[in-house]
Amino acid sequence: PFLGSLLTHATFIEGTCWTTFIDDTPELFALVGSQNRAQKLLAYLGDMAVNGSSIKGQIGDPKFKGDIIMPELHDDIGKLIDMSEPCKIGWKNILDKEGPAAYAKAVRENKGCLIMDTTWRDAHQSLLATRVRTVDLLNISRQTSYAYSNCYSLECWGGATFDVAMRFLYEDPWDRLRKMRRAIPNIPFQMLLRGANGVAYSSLPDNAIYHFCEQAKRYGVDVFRIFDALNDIDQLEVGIKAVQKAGGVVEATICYSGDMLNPHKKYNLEYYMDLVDKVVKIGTHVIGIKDMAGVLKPRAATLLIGSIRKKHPDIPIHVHTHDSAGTGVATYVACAEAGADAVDTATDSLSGMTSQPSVGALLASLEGTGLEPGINVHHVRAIDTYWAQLRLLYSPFEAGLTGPDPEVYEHEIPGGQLTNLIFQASQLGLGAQWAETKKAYEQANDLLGDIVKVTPTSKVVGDLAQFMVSNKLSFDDVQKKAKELDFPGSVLEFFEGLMGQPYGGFPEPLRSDALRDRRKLDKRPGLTLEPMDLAKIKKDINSKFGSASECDVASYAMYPKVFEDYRKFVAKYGDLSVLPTRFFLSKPDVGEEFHVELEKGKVLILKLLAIGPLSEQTGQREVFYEMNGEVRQVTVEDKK
Ligand code: 3PY
Ligand code: ZN
Repeated sequence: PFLGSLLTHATFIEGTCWTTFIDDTPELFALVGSQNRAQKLLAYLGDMAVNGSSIKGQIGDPKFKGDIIMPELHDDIGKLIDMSEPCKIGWKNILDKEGPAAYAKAVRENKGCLIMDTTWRDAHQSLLATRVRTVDLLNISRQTSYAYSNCYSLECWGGATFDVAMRFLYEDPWDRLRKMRRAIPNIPFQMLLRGANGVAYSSLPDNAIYHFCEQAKRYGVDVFRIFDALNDIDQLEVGIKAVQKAGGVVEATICYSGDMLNPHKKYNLEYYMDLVDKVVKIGTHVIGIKDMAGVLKPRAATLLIGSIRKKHPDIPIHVHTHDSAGTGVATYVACAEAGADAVDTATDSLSGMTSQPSVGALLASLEGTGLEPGINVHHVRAIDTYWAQLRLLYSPFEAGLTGPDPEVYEHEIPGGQLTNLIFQASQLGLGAQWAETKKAYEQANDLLGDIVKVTPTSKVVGDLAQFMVSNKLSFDDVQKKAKELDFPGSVLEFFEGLMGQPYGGFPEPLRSDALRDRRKLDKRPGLTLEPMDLAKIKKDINSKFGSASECDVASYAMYPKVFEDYRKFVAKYGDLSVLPTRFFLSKPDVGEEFHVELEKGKVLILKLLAIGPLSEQTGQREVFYEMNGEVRQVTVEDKK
């Protein structure tokens, strides 16, 4: 069967060269030696039946248990749209035919304010701990290709999704990218790249960033939003150059912090304009403004976007915010009126609060202004019925947000981190301590020199804040006792300079007191880091796991341990990305039938029949499943 699939595969027929074939179509090679895929799947399902879910961060079972009702889309005269093929019309056509500069020019010349849909990346990163799985994205991909065909881009990769896919979902992020790309050919794909940190939490050697961007572009990313958590231009430049070399659309991005209109704050208009000029000089197709905490107020937006528009009339501006304070739509309207070309929204059911503003709310707010994004409101509402069901399916990862938090203007905690911290506080039953944590976050930020806070520097501030709360340390205590305190690792890494240089320098004497004998970098880390031996990494992965692609090398370069653990898990349980989410997260009811499509046309029909008694001698149980009409049995250790 392997040879059969291989010989009939389109890429093979087209005669694509063999060296890229293994990277491009790993699913075919995965068939070799996977005769027992069904048995491995049973091992996972058996373990789930006996021990429940072991997915980290999961609280309880999904609230949604039925079959998901799929939306249909109708045209203007009420006729059902034929979606037997994905939509072919979209901004990707210009990009593919004429390249990034032409795409940017066309975006700039477009009259309306376009949207980027963040549902597939930042929205679930900010609300559901980044846990949305590939299968649930693919299931709505056909409809998305139609409803969102006029999008500037679909943000669907990078940021935390890379790490979480392997670490918690046991999925290969590259496999996700390839599958999404095949399913949605018409909308440009966008990813979030943390400059010289790649998709990791501190700087990597430059060659690892270049290699990563090359693979990302090759397998489907079009637009790269590149930021640096300290707005350190040298760190940002590494990412910009890597994306330029890979041939992607460069969206060099400035992170917005504080309050530009408050004369007592550190970051003012001049600061931002200087950064914008610098990225334009390095070379960017699009200027990104990233308001990760949602603190860009409408009047500041008017001034900031208006000033950039005036100074750089030909470069598109793309704005990102979070709706933490509830002011996101007002900010976007101000941005659009001041000349922004694209803004970020999420499907209504995954929008608001720490996520992006709602697409429906933005469409309504821009109606009749001449700045309409060109998206059919009925179509996005139809798609949202799917996401409303999905939100319940992922209920075990809800943080229990109850409303907007305008206090964000003081603590400036980025959207995703705010959700995480609220979740942690509620899990620990520390309602009162939550207020204390927010205050400590503000103080920690001041101690560190009022830095720009976004991954990874937001984690530094968060770690210091939690350290202060748990050790009952005040602002003054930290300064006075710094020489003796055992600071969190991330704080020391920041002080060492491993995340770049903060604007205005490091706070002294705190930095020296905390670091003691540790090194102090005053230039970007990449200048001193040895290049990674990528060929050796490939050889090592191959000898450990029996196969290695360039994508595996890129995953390993970002997260060596996470990658290895992921591969060990797959060796034991197989590729679980095909398992419907409800059964990935919880056991079926006894007698309930469900289907798993292992590969196209190969469907397993499964039914949990019984869970046997505990054997006192072995501590194990027998679990009985019916699989395609036959009874199958697995022996499972009862961990309880
Ligand atoms: C990330 O780096 O993952 C972010 O979403 C930052 O906002
Ligand atoms: Zn964001």
